[in-house]
Amino acid sequence: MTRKLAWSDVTPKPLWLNRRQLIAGTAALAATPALGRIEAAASRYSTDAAPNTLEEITGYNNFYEFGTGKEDPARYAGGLTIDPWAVQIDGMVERPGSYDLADVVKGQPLEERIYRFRCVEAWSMVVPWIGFQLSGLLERVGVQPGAKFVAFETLLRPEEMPGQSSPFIEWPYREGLRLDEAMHPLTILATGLYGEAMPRQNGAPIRLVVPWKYGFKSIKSIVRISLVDRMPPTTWNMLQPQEYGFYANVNPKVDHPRWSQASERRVGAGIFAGREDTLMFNGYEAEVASLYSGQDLAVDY
Ligand SMILES: Nc1nc2c(c(=O)[nH]1)N[C@H]1C(S)=C(S)[C@@H](COP(=O)(O)O)O[C@H]1N2
Ligand SMILES: [Mo]
Repeated sequence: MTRKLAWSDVTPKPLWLNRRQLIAGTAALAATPALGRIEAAASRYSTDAAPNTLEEITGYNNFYEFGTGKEDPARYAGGLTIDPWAVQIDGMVERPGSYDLADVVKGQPLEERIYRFRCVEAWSMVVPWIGFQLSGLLERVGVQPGAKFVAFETLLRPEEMPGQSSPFIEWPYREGLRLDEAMHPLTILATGLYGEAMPRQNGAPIRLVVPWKYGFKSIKSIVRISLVDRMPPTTWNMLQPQEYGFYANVNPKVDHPRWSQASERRVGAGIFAGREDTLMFNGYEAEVASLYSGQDLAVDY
């Protein structure tokens, strides 16, 4: 909690996150050069809830590649090499290939999205991400008609990711979305937060953010995106299918077998603050409920 993040800990802001590109991405963004910060007017998709502090967002993490403790990622992720970085895009796509990170981001409008973030462990935060819609990238690489799901993989590099020596998880970390979920405008690939390049403990250099789903769906440090026709295997579902479903939509009415999902603890709220009610689809019900019409969310959890 008290760890102060020195921006020198973080890779110098790379080419793909330059101010010009950010400003070009959103007319509402205005640079304040003195602070070296990007300030953005609220995106129509942003919550007006107050964001957590940078210290909270970068000091309390789940990133099992660096250990299972909440402070392990901040402590151990500093040695992760994030440049060069390539993302393999394959499967049912028109233009498969190994894309350099700069090429993945090229032409995609970066914007600030202030999202609510709800972990399946019943803590939550509000995070000002910088990113772009996954739909933009998928449109660019060309999704073939038979594709129904998108599968994602995190980097496998045990030399730099000490947690990968644990046999508890079958590495690499994997996640997946149905194609309509992946194409939803709320689904972003994030390359930064608080107007700066993504800190390593938060999934540098590029990670998924799906704000209406439990946090484990938002896979970090992505090296592979595959378009497939079957529901792909996903890490937490492989480990404990009774506890973690593929859909993992935030749902206060469907409890985890070992704890209630009806309420949550906002990280940093202080010991006297009460728990908050958890909202259906984490507060994004109006935007995403139609994706699941006709689906029994207690069965398809
Ligand atoms: N590769 C990878 N991605 C991951 C995880 C992980 O352990 N490894 N943890 C997930 C979980 S459980 C959560 S709650 C979020 C945490 O994101 P944050 O640390 O940026 O808050 O990352 C998700 N993405
Ligand atoms: Mo989580």
